[in-house]
Amino acid sequence: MMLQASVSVLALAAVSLAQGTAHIPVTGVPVSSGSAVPLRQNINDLVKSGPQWDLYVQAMYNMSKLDSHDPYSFFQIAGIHGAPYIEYNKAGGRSGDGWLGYCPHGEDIFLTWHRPYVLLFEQALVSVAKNIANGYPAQYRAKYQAAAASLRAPYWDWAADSTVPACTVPNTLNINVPSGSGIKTVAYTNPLRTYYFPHIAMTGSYGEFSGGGQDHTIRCPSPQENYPNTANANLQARPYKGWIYDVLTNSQNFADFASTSGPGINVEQIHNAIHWDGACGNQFLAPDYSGFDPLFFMHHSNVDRMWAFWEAIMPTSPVFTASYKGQSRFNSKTGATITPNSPLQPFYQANGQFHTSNTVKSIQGMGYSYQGIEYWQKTQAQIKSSVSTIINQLYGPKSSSKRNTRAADLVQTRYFAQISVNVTEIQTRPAEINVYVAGQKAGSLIVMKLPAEGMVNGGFTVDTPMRTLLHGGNRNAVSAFSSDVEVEILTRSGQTIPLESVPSLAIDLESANVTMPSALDQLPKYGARSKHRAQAAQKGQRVRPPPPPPPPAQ
Ligand SMILES: *[C@@H]1O[C@H](CO)[C@@H](O)[C@H](O)[C@H]1NC(C)=O
Ligand SMILES: *[C@@H]1O[C@H](CO)[C@@H](O)[C@H](O)[C@H]1NC(C)=O
Ligand SMILES: *[C@@H]1O[C@H](CO)[C@@H](O)[C@H](O)[C@H]1NC(C)=O
Ligand SMILES: [Cu+2]
Repeated sequence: MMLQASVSVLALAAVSLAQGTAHIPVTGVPVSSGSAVPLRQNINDLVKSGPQWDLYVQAMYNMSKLDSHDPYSFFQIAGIHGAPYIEYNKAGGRSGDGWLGYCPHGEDIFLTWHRPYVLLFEQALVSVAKNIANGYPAQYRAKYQAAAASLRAPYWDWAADSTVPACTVPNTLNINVPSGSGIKTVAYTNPLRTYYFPHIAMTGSYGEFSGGGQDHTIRCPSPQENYPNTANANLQARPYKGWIYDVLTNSQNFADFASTSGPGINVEQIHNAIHWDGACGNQFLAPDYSGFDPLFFMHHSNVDRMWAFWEAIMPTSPVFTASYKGQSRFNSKTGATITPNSPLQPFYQANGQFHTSNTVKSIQGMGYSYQGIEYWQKTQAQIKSSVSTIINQLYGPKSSSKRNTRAADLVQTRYFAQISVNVTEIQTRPAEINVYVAGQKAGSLIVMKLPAEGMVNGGFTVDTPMRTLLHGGNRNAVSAFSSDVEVEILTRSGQTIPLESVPSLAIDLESANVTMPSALDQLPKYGARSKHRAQAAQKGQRVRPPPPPPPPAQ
């Protein structure tokens, strides 16, 4: 009964929204200023939290069942990203002339737009969880209310542990729900496994909406694939841990760090690979429907955490500063000038203005934080030190915990392959650009459906194959790389797109001498970088020197 009542409170909020009396501001969960704010937790820790886990699971389920017009329903919030292509929160009519979802990709605002997006999800989640906590019987209520008040959107740390969260697998989860004057453990429908689209969406009430060809989200379907095993094999085939360490420590400014629009390795390309691997394609890989896979907000909470870590270690470059020409979105046209003060629709601040990249560049005041960033009790220098320690512990090379190395051993030459490509030339997207060095797969760049056009950049370390290539000889690294590197471009179904049909694809070898940290709260320091264009060849078509003659018989 009590739970039923809380549904209609939300329904009333939807009515007043529809009548235009108010925009829902994206503020996060209010926390009194100066006091400790709850930390977003690793989903694998939240599972063990007791009441908070019980509430998270029920709140996710309830959001998935709320009326599809309710602005706090999972349908409405997940639907902001791509389909359905409708206005949210009275944020203005459609003006896009290409992609008609709200989400930007391959642009400097990739991170800044997704921060208030996860925050909106989080405030809805906590508001529903608080209602559910109120429905627990008297002797448990205070405990559940406190658990709801400190619940935040959990993150999936795919770099520390490259497997999908185990809780996203089973059909049911055992949680404690109210039962009379007590609680009981029940096998509860797992809302983290799949999401069923509302019937009225599938039948066209919100305009074009295919569900990605299904009435619910799917991952690694059998018999060819299996969830979680195929997804975990995909994830473990990429060195996510090292990639994250490199992107956090090698990037020189926010624009390099944040998105595929800037040169070099970036967090967006790593995020793209997770979308490719995590559900073996399917809705999670399609920007129109990815928001509906329950993995999405766990993934993006972690992407947001990576930006927060970046801001902690690079406080001088929290956000981009230059303006650029943006891509089409629901209410922004192709070529519109985007600056750090451009509106991030459909997300309003409390003052009725839209959020901008500048208004979201700090998480302070948003009612959440991450371990290491306890800003209400630490100085900026202390935050930098704690976050650097966490980065070394979770993502650093094993040697970064050995502290007794001689100074001369601390300088390493590091090599990176840097790729850039005009995605307009790759007509079948998403696609995967695999780079081979010394016959080994050195890394991949995923090219998504979005951005719809223009240049996409990314890269990864090639230290291991370069060691093979340079082994024992006095070979010049640049010419050794250039005469060896091979490329293969594959669609999701494994078809080859010939390199010659993608003439814009360029690969550079970047090298730098890097001073490895001598303390756990220090990060690598990059010296001058040098960058040289290589001659990439289609995989398997390199004319190689004949193998050396066999040694004479003894
Ligand atoms: C949550 O879901 C349960 C089961 O469908 C329902 O009885 C209850 O009314 C819902 N509560 C809220 C707060 O949405
Ligand atoms: C990308 O390629 C398309 C098609 O060849 C071309 O029209 C466009 O100008 C190119 N864009 C850039 C940024 O080079
Ligand atoms: C790295 O150091 C080596 C040895 O001192 C030097 O030859 C090389 O040019 C340096 N590389 C870069 C990219 O500065
Ligand atoms: Cu994403």
